[in-house]
Amino acid sequence: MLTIYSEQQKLHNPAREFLGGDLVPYLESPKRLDYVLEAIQRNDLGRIEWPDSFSTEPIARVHRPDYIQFLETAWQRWHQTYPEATQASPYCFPHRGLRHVVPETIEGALGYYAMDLTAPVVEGTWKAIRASVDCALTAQKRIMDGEPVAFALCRPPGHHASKDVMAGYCFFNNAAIATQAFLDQGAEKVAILDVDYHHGHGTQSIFYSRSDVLYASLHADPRRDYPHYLGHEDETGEGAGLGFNMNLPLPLQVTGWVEYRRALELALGRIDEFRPDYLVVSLGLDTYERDPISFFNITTPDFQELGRCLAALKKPTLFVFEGGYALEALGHNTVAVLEGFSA
Ligand code: Q9C
Ligand code: ZN
Repeated sequence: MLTIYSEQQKLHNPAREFLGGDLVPYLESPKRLDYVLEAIQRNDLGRIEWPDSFSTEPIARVHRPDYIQFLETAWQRWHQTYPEATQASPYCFPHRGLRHVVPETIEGALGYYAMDLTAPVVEGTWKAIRASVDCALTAQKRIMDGEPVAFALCRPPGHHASKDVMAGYCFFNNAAIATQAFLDQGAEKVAILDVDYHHGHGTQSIFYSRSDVLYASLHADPRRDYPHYLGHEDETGEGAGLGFNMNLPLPLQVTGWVEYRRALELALGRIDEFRPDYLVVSLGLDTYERDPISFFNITTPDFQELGRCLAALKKPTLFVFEGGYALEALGHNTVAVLEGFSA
């Protein structure tokens, strides 16, 4: 299988994040890429290529221009205000009853454009998020040119980013940008299957009122885990998009492969019925039994089975890397899905 990867993605390297009320080492670390790359090479999964460089035009098909501009200049603005700081995070948000007007200061703007404290901006963030999008768009282009399947080894991840909000380690929504590129290049319908442990609320919100994109997600019940405020079963789309959003929230602790597979069959059945031209898989590996922030019980052999199930759809398939934080197993688990798909 073809993998697209860029070293530039490591430039996003925040030292810490808030977890449990304290600052802890940043879980979505550049090391994640090394573990996955190493496993791909060790298992001879196929060639690894660098991405082409794309302009912001395909990004602007999904994200608002003011948000793109904000991300490009956020670090520099923060650095002017706090010359000693190593990362920029908001501390204040336009909650219920407040005005949604972009403030002039970087502190105010950060709160306006962020849902939470888990997506800090650092000096290298802009270059890394552009490179991450480049990986997704290059893999998308290869598939458009006839490659049956490709893996975009993207980082930072994307599925929590909506059109103008960063969240959950995500800035640009790589999977959504690639999906829109398929459509802009002539596809009529694209299905997104999100198997990350967390609900991809950014992706859902981007396509919520559209019938040319089916979004289906298996994830931790938002009543019990991040992103907390979206991802319930009764969110089925709106307007023209009604019936084109499928959420399958699953309970924490008791979800193993048997339960997961049952929900997966429902999602795959819906995707099959939708008859997409392309399948985009938001590939999070944080459903793994030993993931440090997650509570499903998926094993490495289960990931291989997951890959086999996805291949049964027989669609040109773009895998876009999302979450997964059990470093020592992340490579094996990623390769297990991709090998299962190719088997
Ligand atoms: N106690 C992705 O997997 N922290 N993002 C949750 C819960 C944020 C995950 C802490 C998790 C974001 C791409
Ligand atoms: Zn996740």
